[in-house]
Amino acid sequence: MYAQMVQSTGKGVKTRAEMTEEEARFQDRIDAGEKIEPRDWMPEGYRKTLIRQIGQHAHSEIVGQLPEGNWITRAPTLERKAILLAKVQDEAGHGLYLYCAAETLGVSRDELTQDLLSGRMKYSSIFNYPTLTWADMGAVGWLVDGAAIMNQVPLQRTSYGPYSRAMIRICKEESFHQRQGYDIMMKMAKGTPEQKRMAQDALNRFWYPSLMMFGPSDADSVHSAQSMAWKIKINTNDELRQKFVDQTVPQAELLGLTIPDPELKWNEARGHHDFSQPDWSEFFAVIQGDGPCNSERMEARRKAWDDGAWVREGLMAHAAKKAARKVAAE
Ligand code: BYC
Repeated sequence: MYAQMVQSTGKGVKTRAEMTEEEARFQDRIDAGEKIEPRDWMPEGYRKTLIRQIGQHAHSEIVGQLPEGNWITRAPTLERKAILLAKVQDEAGHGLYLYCAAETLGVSRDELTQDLLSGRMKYSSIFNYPTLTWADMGAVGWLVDGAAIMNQVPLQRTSYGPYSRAMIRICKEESFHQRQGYDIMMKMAKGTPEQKRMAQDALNRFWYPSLMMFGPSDADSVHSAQSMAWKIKINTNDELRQKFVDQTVPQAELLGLTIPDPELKWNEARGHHDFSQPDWSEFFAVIQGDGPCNSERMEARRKAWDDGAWVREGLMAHAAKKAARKVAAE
């Protein structure tokens, strides 16, 4: 049954006339800005969409530890190592809050993990790109966490209570992550010519993959219309991408680095920057499993699951023993 639930919900949004009475009452609650809580009635599509989005988000936090974990043993100073360790640990915590939020919708963490491992569920495209130099730790913090914050700040107002509350806590920690990334970029960009070259190279490689984090263009987004009607999503993918570009351009200027887009320029009439779209064929290839690091990332997750089997078995045996003792005592 759960396998069916993971399938995408379509683009069509029901009109009032097409809604059942229950659905219309639910939509009224959403429109009035009420939070939906786990025991409340909700349309099956709302539940499915939340499980898909929260589950993918949780997987992203966990898989997101891998490219940064890659640099913990090679951080240039003790201080940088301690900061990076703390950040990577935070990501584990974010994954846990999000798995817990998804569990309130009636799906277990084990089921979500199985769906990730079988390829039925996704994680963010960004983590399928390699982190080749220390400057990449700066670019990831600055751009990847920057994009994550841009997406997640509005999600603090998402309509599902447990998700909204998880996002509030996560956003506080993400701000520190973005600052530490920008601080690394600042050091590198103002350092030796070789360090500046590394910082520019990291920006060159992470710019377009960061723009892809917001999802396909609004015209190609399958879920946005319904998710926005249910206030699961607050903004469209293109709106957030534009905000991210507008916010990041002056930050790059301050670093003295060049965003790798010859078309990038301020458009006075629009009050926004014009910019080139990422290569969307690359994005779709990456989310279908064909990115530079997809197989490496999935292999790491599979290994972690297999290596953890003895812990799960031990916990189950302990729980069974406890239950048997309780029955015997009654
Ligand atoms: N990567 O209809 P659309 C982080 C999929 S990391 C992979 O627009 P939706 C962090 C999408 O799932 C950031 N897949 O979808 C951690 C759908 O496929 P399915 C994690 C993507 O859901 C550690 C299809 O494309 N943040 O925080 O309305 C260190 C069509 O897309 C991506 C979140 O997950 C992608 N980039 O909008 C540092 C935030 N984009 O499911 C940082 C919560 C789209 O039908 N999620 N797809 O098979 C969201 O806000 C939304 O899910 C998205 C996509 C904006 C990502």
